[in-house]
Amino acid sequence: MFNVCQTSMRQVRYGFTIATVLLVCSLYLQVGCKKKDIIKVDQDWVSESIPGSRISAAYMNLVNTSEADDTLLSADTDAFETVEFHNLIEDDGVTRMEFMESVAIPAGQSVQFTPGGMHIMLINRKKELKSGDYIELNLHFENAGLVTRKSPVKSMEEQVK
Ligand SMILES: [Cu+2]
Repeated sequence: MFNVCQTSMRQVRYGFTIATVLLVCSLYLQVGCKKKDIIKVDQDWVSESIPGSRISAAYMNLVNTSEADDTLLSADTDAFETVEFHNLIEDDGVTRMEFMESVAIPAGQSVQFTPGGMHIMLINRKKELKSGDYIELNLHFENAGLVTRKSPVKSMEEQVK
């Protein structure tokens, strides 16, 4: 009688352990999957630098597919020393660039980085970039974490097309 009881208790404990492990694993996988899919990147490209210049810019569309607001905190790449977020603003008829600490992407909405507006400024190029090259951009989000994207470089001619 005692033995039977002990065996069943062991089975219960064993079953409970398996259930716990499965639960933890499925939670981990869910969180892992969700995080990866929070931010979608498309229409991304990098402008070839103007001859004699070591600056450039990256453009893209970021979509927050989650139900929580997110913020693009910072970005970096091996191809440039510094990456900043800028906005083009009209000030007394003069267009100038305004530094942005971070970029908010509200839940379910998208943010566009375009040549005429907000852009990802790439400063102090480390190596030559030409059309057909790709640069790897690391985008750091408050919720989504790290999103890495390989964006194609476009020449001046390709940009006006
Ligand atoms: Cu700029």
